Amino acid sequence: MARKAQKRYLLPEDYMADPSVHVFDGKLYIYPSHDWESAAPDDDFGSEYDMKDYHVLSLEGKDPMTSPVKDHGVALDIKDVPWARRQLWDNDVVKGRDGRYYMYFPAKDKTDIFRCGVAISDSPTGPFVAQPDPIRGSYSIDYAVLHDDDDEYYMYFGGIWGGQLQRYEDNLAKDCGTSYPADGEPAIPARVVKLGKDMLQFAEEPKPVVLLDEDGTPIKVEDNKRRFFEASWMHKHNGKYYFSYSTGDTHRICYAIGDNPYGPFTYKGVILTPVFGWTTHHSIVKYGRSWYLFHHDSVPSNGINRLRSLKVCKLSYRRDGTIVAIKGLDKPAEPSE
Ligand code: FUB
Repeated sequence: MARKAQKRYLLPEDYMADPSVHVFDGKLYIYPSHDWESAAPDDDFGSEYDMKDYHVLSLEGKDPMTSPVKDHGVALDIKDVPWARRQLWDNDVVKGRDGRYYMYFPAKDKTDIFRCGVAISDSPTGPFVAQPDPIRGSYSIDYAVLHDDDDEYYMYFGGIWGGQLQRYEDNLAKDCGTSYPADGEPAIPARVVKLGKDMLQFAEEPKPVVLLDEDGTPIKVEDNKRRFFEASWMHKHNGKYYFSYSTGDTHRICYAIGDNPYGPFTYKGVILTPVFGWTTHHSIVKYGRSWYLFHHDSVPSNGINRLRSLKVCKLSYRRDGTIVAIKGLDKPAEPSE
């Protein structure tokens, strides 16, 4: 059963979502999307999520539940990304081997296809300078990067529906455009790819992130309470690889565990039950001696999906390495007569 957790809104003065959180040189940084009151239509392509810049936040202290959060202002603006037309969605940032910071971000290009851009900064708070072109062969959304103990960087990505992942097979756009597998077939997988030494291109062809049931069967397309939708995140705990993700239309954050960065990963359960608002998106990080779940919901905007707010709560593991699920539904009570 999911437990209630004490939660904190991190930046009540602005709408942000999709927090990617990392600790660089002992300090905690948050890399969110930046929501705003855009008038873009609410359609099947996710057009309402019409973000046009990124801010970086840092925690000014050691306790994510209480320490002040600093907004460092605009770190990247879409007008400074030569190839991008619209929709700066969930980004992630890693510290490269050269000591610089690499931001990986999705945006739709001039033909309205999502690609992965790279932007570089000497500082974890930016400003970030975008490369003139997206990564060759990149597609879909929600790029999350693991810097593994072998000093390699593995990127996890993808999102179905508005995230366009259903348009690709074997890393190529399908001739027929959009199509989904039939019921009974394995669900569309997220992808994993090792980054090249220069951090600017893929080192290999992206591979499927295979999610297995406890009995070793791939999770099926119709199993929408467990199948991958978007919001990949990878963290390690006691040497195991924890791949977590959103189930989209069933609004859960779930996870699966594997023995290496490529998987396969065995489904283990729910981390966060549905929150108020359509999307749910998270990251998991250890800071000091504690583990934290960062995520968003639409409580402060009264349920407006495109206006989300950042939250944090503590996360705990059982002795067997499974995660104790957190209750997400925070819908405000109806006003009394
Ligand atoms: O913020 C835009 C999109 O909404 C993200 O890329 C998805 O993961 C969902 O949170």
